[in-house]
Amino acid sequence: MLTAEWTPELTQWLRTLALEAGFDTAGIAPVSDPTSPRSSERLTAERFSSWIAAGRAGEMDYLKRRDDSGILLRSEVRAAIPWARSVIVCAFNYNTTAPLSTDPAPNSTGWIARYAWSGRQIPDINAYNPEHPTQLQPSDYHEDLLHRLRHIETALQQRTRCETRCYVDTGPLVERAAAAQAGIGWIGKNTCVLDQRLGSWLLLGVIITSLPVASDALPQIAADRCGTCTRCIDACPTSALIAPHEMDASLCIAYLTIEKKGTIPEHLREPIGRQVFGCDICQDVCPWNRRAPVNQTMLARPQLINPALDWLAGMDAADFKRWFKGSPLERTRRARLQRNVAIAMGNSGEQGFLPQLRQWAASGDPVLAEAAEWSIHRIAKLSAELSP
Ligand code: B12
Ligand code: SF4
Ligand code: SF4
Repeated sequence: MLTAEWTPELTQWLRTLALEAGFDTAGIAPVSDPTSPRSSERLTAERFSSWIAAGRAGEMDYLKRRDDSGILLRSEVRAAIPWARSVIVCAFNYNTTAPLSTDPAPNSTGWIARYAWSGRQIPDINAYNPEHPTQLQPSDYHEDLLHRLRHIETALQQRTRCETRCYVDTGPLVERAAAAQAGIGWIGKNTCVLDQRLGSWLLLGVIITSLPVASDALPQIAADRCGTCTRCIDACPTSALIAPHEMDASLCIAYLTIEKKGTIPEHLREPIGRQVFGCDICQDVCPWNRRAPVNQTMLARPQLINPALDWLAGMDAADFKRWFKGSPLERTRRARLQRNVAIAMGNSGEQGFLPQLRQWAASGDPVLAEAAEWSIHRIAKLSAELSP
């Protein structure tokens, strides 16, 4: 029988399907008319618009795209997809047993964000490349989650014949606001979606559908359990969390190391510390992540956990491709990773990195050379501070 709306039974069926597809939790957010003044869509659109207007998005122009009538495309689902009546939000736990970025680690190592560690078993042993030091090949959560979402989408279309569209990151919506509205969790002061049981190591995938939510199937909104805690705000090295639940992304290390092209503003290089791709600090310090369950199916590539900076620095184009093609690091490309590694080397204070930095300073790549020069001075400054 075809169903025209999300009933409690259909919602339960969807949740079971999402768990079968490997997600850890799922919920459905209603999409109301954004012109009604007190709708959650209106509030999200207003928050998003003022965030963009305040310049918080830095150079992430894809967040600033507008339709012909001037509406920010990511601020209102129905501006881009008029038939949208609900958003299925699925969350995937990517926690592993590996250490935290805030745990002690050798000075000569950097940090790659946890979500980018993943690898998958090579399905055909004959495809194994003996030059590759691990049996795991790079994988990317965007592709992995989309595959899982398509499984759900197919079953839903067969059952309801509704309109659907799947997205991971790229859709015309603020996924975290949709997750909060779907009852997945609350938005922490670090702006991440947090679940009381699962913590915040959650990646989100969404399916926009044309099915409205029946009044007796509305999700239960999770209570905000941050309380008086401010650990994430206090721990953020660049003070990017400018207020509870509000980030200036142009200051966030994830933005600076992944998204920012060209040079990184000088006053932010020291606080970047050893992060070479993304940043996990405001989640590593969160008490709700202490007992977060570990995803046993999540295969982390061991070499990417506390990676040796000289190993990353020594990668040529072929090494970079072998290690990172098909992983989130592909987006940053080798040149930007080298720029980040140069800064992390400077912050390490290790004299042993000077030959590599001098080589980069003479490389002819203006961004890399400038970062390397800065790091050479930083090592000299740190050594001077240490000498009696
Ligand atoms: C651009 C982007 C970034 C930027 C900007 C981050 C930011 N805070 O906006 C940068 C590069 C810095 C970044 C960093 C990271 N990101 Co990111 N990022 C995105 C992306 C593509 C868009 C986010 C966006 O629209 N930002 C605009 C701002 C205004 O939106 P927002 O902060 O989400 O805030 C809205 C809501 O919080 C809401 N809101 C605020 N308070 C309240 C209160 C209530 C009650 C309600 C209902 C709503 C609400 O209003 C705000 C505006 O609408 C999303 C995917 C997507 N399409 O949504 C992933 C996403 C947010 N990122 C994700 C991840 C994993 C990360 C990193 C952990 C990666 C890393 N380790 O380096 C860090 C986390 C940093 C942090 N503390 O947030 C996940 C977050 C999952 C989660 N559990 O929350 C997402 C959802 C991707 C995914 N598909 O899983 N990211
Ligand atoms: S990800 Fe890092 S830089 Fe960004 S807000 Fe969190 S602690 Fe600050
Ligand atoms: S560290 Fe504290 S304030 Fe920040 S998200 Fe976690 S519980 Fe909330």
